[in-house]
Amino acid sequence: MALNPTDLYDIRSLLSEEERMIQDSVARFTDEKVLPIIGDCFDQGRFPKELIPEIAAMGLLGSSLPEQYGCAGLNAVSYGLICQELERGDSGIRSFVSVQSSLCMYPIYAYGSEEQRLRWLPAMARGEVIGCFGLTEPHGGSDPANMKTVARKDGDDWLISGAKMWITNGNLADIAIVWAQTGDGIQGFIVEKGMKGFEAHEVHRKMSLRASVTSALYLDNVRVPEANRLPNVKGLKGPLGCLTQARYGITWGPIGAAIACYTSALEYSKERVLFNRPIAATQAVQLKLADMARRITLAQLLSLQLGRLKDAGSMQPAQVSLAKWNNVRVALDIAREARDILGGAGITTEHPPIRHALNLESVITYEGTETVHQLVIGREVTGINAF
Ligand code: TGC
Ligand code: FAD
Repeated sequence: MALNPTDLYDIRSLLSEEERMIQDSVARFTDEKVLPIIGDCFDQGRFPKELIPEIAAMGLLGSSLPEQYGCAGLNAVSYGLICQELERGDSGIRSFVSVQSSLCMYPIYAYGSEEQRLRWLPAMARGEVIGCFGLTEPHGGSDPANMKTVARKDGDDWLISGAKMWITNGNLADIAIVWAQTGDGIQGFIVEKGMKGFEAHEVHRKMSLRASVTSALYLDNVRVPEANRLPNVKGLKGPLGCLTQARYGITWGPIGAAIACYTSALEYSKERVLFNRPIAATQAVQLKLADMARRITLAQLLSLQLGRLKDAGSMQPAQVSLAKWNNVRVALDIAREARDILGGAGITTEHPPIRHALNLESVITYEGTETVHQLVIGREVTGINAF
């Protein structure tokens, strides 16, 4: 029996029936709603906001959080499959869901008061309140411990000043989870759109993640009530704990981008006839396609095992770093090679590889650069901190 070229190890058979159903429904959404418009969105530098109500109605926002907050209560593997199928469409769509779910809803759930959870989570799950996450600052994102944004207590309120850079959803968001230095370590605050002194400025001229909103945030003595401080965490482990959630999803997402590029190259190579035979009949192209299939299979197994560890409650941040490093690198290399197989046709957004390759240049940088994740593994295996 012929094997499935995008699932050579029948990894799908390792999924539960519920996980397969979720994967299929998100795959249908990507095929029917994302793929027909995404090339134009990328060309126009436009995030397709019109998809938010359907993404929310499908339960994809905060999908792993409990049902009592209006969320779907799915397991980690299902969240991963959601990321994979969305990023098969575009990294920008997956980014939107990652930020809303793992970087905004998760900290409110994990570090917020019950009042904050009830106020924000159901509306965020419905897509009525959109969030962004402000950790990175202009002077250097890899070292968030060197944070310059400060929050000072003023009576019952806090006054927050500083700047955040490269913030996904920034201009789209109704609230921002802003991390700031206080006299008592780094703390997280829910800063609301419209608070005096708070501004978001969109980043233009991007050549990557063009179908996603990226912004700079400016905070000039923004008065934030104590009720908006996340009370249950202090220190860098707060934001880093959110990153572990988001990075986990990002190990899965680029597998979708890689599958889109590999499939595009596979189909094209069977039809493109040069020197009297399809280029798929040449050894050089078959080697490339076989190597793409090998790397996709390994990435799928890595993320699935990571998801099973997460569901069992034993996933470690260093394991996430290894999978984020491997799977994004695999996807970026596959996207570039698929672009090459398409020849000149590969340079336009009529075909997905160049769009994915450009997007993945951001994905390999955000949520910890490739180097940061390599150094996390280096630290884990040597016991020596090289940062
Ligand atoms: P370090 O001393 O290692 O740790 C400080 C405290 O944090 C704990 N910790 C973690 N906790 C949870 N998850 C993790 N991944 C954690 N890593 C560390 C650690 O145990 C410690 O806790 P405690 O209780 O002892 O205080 O901190 P360090 O300053 O040496 O930094 C280490 C380093 C370089 C790995 C870290 O700073 C880092 O990861 N830098 C990269 C920053 C980054 O990834 N930024 C991403 C911004 S958000 C984003 O990009 C969103 S894009 C979203 C999209 O559009 O999809
Ligand atoms: P730097 O930290 O200045 O790194 C520059 C170079 O130095 C990199 O190659 C890096 O690997 C290397 N380097 C760093 N440390 C070392 C070392 N010890 N040894 C050797 N080399 C090293 N941030 C948010 O907070 N929220 C968001 O929503 C968000 N969304 C983003 C969306 C996009 C499209 C992009 C591009 C970024 C986003 N980011 C976001 C920011 C992202 O997390 C940072 O860009 C990333 O952490 C790297 O920080 P930096 O850009 O300041 O690069």
